[in-house]
Amino acid sequence: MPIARDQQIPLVDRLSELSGGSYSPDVRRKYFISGPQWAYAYEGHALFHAPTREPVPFEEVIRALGEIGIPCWATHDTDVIPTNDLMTDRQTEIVARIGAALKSNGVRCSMVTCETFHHPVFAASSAAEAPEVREYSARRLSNVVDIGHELGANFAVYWPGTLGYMIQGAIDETQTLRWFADGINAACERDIIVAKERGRDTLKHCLEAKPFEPVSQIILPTSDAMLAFISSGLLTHPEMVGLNPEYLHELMWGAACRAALARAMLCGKLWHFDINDGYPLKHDVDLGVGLVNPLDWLNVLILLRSHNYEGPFNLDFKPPRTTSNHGVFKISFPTAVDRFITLWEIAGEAIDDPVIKQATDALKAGGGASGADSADDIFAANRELLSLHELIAHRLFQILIGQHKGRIFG
Ligand code: GLO
Ligand code: MG
Ligand code: MG
Repeated sequence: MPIARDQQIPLVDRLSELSGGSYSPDVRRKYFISGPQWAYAYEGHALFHAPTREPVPFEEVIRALGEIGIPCWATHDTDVIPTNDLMTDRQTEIVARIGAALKSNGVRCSMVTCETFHHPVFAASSAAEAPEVREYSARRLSNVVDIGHELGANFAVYWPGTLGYMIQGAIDETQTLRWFADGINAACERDIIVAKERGRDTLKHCLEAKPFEPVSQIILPTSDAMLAFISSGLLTHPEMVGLNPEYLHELMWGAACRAALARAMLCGKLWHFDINDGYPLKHDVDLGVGLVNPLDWLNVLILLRSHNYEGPFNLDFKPPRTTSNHGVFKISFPTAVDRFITLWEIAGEAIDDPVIKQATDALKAGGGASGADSADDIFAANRELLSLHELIAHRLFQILIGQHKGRIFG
């Protein structure tokens, strides 16, 4: 029996209800989660894809976030201000309208980001050879700092996009990195001035790496490359610059995201985190958090919770093209938030789990071999304890699926 058009939304809504309900907006608001303008308003377009959804203006996105209970909003400059209106009176008007929309919906702007990859002016990157391109990039980055302070944001994120090339040979990578640093330095210097004028803290400037796309070779392809860049001596204010890793971007180069986050935390640079999901060594499909790798996600959140990272968590995913505008509002965003909260809570249970606790304590206590010089003796003293590694992994699976709460084999 075909489902008539006017029956489809009621069916989708009824099945959403049947799939177990959801957290209330008040519960969701307790987490430091942001909904990006570009994710909510993504129309489903790509190189081989025509859009499948209608455009969504920022008023509508902010209203929806308020209703769902996503406490924060994030945006690129050009998501909301046409390129040629940037740095004009038109920008001032639009930013004022954004401020009003945020206020009336109880949503806060947590992060602003500069689009330096889509407009053709950035074809050779924001750190291109032509000095006027680089001057323009510096102005754009500084302007984003102004917008951020005006909207009350605390974070600025920079995904450098086209910082790389399709074919090598034409540019000197060391020079490009120096020029790229000039742009970040301009943003930090502008920030110091504006923060002082406004009596606010300076923003946290976070670099985001992606190993490939949109050009074939990326000069700073990983979070680790960016950590090296931050401490290279090229930045005038390295203390103002940290990282915004993205879960899927780490998987794209085959890394364990959890290990990448651990390295960033050890450097004191894990400041912001883009959360989504996808497949290792593949494209940046930006699926909703937890839909592909829930066990890996649980492990990521155990690490973050046990080191007191509490956010921001930025929902940088793209609702699939098969989801309608109604679906983005009713399914995509609320379920992404709810899966995140569920995984966060499960991570807390795993941290407190007595089996895992005893097992890890025992592993750390070791077998107590005497005679530290004999490899064979040391191994023999620990051999039976080492089986606990696999038991811990099994226990994590049980906790993920709720087996520790009574589901039994049988
Ligand atoms: C693209 C990036 C992009 C950034 C955004 C913020 O792959 O994930 O969405 O997160 O531009 O700078
Ligand atoms: Mg991202
Ligand atoms: Mg991505």
